[in-house]
Amino acid sequence: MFLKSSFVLSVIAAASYTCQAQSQLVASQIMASVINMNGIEANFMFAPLANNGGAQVWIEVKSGLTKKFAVSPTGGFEYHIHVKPVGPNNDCVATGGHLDPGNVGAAKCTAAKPDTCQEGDLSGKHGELKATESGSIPPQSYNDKYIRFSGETTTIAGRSVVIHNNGTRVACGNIYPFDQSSSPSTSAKGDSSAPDGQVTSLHSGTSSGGQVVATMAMGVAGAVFGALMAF
Ligand SMILES: [Cu+2]
Repeated sequence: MFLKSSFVLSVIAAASYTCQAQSQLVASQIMASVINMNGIEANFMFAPLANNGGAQVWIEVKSGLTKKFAVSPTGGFEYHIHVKPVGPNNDCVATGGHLDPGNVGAAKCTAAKPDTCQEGDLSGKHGELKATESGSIPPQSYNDKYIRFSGETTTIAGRSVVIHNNGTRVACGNIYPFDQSSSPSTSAKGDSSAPDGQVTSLHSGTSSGGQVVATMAMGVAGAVFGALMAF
């Protein structure tokens, strides 16, 4: 079920190692979140931009976000970075509130004024995940200049991504360093029943031959993501 995703993510990892010199992108700094619960499968990646310029965010929804399922009249699903990891038995409530180190609060956020948004309010800043007939959403990518990868109160590491359906938390997954040398179960600080189970498979089959070479040739991290969009 995760074959395609694992391949794609493996390509990112392999390419980012190779492109390190040009892009300053180090695989150990990339964060990822794999969501697989309640029929919702989604992958998120956060790659740091140079000079603490935020992150390039890559999102792929494999299944579950159907128009039929969507409650909101907008036909969209909100998603955020929440402060805590997923609780036992995929408990999304245990993730707490949104990542909001600046104490912005939830009230006034608009996409037109992203500085009024909580750092973790990804759909507030970039729009909701838009439901489709099939429930899968093609890969998308954007830059978010607010996301941070360090600082005890500011980093996204060790936190979680939560998808909502008109407010209700319907799926969640831990954010862990996408580093082949680290163990997701320790790095994600989550419980062993969280979606970490899939993480190991993301790291398998890294040498993907021609695709990796092609991606490497494109040079920079942004291009890596761009190439992946075409898959
Ligand atoms: Cu949320």
